[in-house]
Amino acid sequence: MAIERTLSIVKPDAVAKNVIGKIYDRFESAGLKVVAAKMKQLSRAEAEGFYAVHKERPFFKDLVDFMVSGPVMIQALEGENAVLKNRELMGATDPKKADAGTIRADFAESIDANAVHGSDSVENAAIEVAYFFAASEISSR
Ligand code: RTP
Ligand code: MG
Repeated sequence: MAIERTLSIVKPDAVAKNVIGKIYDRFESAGLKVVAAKMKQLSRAEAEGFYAVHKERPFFKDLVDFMVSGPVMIQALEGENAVLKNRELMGATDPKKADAGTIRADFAESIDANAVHGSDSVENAAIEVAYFFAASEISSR
């Protein structure tokens, strides 16, 4: 299996709930390594740029409002099959539909405040990691 990198964000709701460490434990217990990390208050422009693929969707303004509502914790995760593995750890977008034991089932409140972001493909992961991290900020290990 390929060693991949993926971009993960602990969203403002989960940062506010003080569960960054509990979420990091899910990554590490599954064999994903944190190879870059930063806490950040996103600007509107940064959030809009990050989710630009959704800009025509009806939920776009709510999504951007939410992503700038407080600081986020942004990390690059590395490991075997990291993109899919992280999506499996996250669970479905709507926490009501997320499998038991997933991050969203355990820590998310709603489809809007859903605790985490994860890249949805290897291609998007490369774009998203580069959106937030310079190569010099990533410590592959
Ligand atoms: P994310 O990008 O944040 O990891 O979430 P995702 O892949 O599971 O879902 P995506 O389709 O990419 O949607 C991005 C975020 O927009 C909000 N959303 N709301 N009301 C709705 O129907 C709806 N659909 C999506 C969610 O907060 C989702 O995480
Ligand atoms: Mg997505």
